[in-house]
Amino acid sequence: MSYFPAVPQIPFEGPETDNPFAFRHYEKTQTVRGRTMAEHFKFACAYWHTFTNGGGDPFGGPTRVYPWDRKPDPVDRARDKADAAFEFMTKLGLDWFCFHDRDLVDEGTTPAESERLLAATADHVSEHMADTGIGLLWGTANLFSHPRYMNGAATNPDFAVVAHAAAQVQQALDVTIRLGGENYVFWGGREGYMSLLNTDMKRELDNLGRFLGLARDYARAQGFTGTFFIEPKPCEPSKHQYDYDAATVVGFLRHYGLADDFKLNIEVNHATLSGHTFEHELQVAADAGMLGSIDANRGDYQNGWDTDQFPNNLHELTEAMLVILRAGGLQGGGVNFDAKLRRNSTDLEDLFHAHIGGMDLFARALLAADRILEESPIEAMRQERYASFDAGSGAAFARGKLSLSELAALAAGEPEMRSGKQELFENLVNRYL
Ligand code: XUL
Ligand code: CO
Repeated sequence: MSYFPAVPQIPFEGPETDNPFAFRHYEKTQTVRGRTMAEHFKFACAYWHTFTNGGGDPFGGPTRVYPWDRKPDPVDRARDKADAAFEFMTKLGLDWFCFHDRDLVDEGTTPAESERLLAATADHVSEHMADTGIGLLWGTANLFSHPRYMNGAATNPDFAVVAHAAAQVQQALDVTIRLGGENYVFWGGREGYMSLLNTDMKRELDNLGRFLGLARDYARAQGFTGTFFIEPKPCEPSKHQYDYDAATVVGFLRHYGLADDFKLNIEVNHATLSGHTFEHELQVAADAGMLGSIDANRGDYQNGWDTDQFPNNLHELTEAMLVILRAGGLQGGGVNFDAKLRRNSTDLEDLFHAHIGGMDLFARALLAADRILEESPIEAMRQERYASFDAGSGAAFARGKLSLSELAALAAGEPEMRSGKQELFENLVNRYL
């Protein structure tokens, strides 16, 4: 049975096509900087937004009742969902997917029952993976929806809840490993606080650091060789989340001895919520050698919450691709569409329009960023701003060879004014859009 009978396999037809069910820019096999577009991006479908989210919000229930979400038995429903997911991904040419344990199948009433439900679902999913060649980019555990996690999961003040979180992470790691997952993600949805008055922040952070180390040790002992990602976010659902932004997470990972195994998964809308740009967050991660993966979406400039809209801003995405290309690409991860349809987009085929648009936009951004780096003077201009550190005393300072007094003795006359030329840099980028 087909869940999307009206939608064909999505072809690449080029920029001039009028066909809304075709790619205009994303051509999987096109090579840019020695890698195919498919290799650059490793586009992944987010199981939660695309197959489990019917459009509910705090003011009303779902507007989409999915045909794969009807049967009473949880494993039957999970199998139908997987059938729909793999049909969808195959038609789009999406080679990867990502899930939370609870997106695959409902939670059981005990950890043992949850484990049984997960294993039964994984059997079915792994058959689809074998048939289609679609891979698991990352798995994760949903440690934020169940009421038991209202005060946090690994940072919960109650040890009994921390143990429950451990049972869930262990099972999520098992299923990720079983399905050949390339990476494993921690997003600390409720790892944070609502009020400092009732919170021992140091104790909670110590517990979080310890918990992540235990998860790493367990997964490594099971033979997992992939990368663990932390996904920073400043707030929502907690008032203050411990994984506030990229710089905070880099410091945290180094402090708790996790930097060798963990990298960052940077999400666009989380970056903007933390008061940074997406490209700033990417740059912080890249400079720390920890740019692992991205969650692609965007926020809305007229409001301040995590709207998770599909990417739609070529200019911003091109600036992000400049950072990613300069960093040599993503380390192990890919581009996961952590994005959802608007609540009033109620046709099943809207799921296709959303992903086609996102993939095409990334392709355009990649092509533009590549040309900016190859054809424009932008790289040379940026280097030139720092040229005084490349030779002579500047280079000696950069190598740590000058004391403060030696440096001070080199101060002579008022330095010549040197323009930052921001407008020219901006014009150079715009020229390629
Ligand atoms: C929430 C969010 C999550 C993570 C995975 O804002 O981004 O969906 O990506 O838990
Ligand atoms: Co995300």
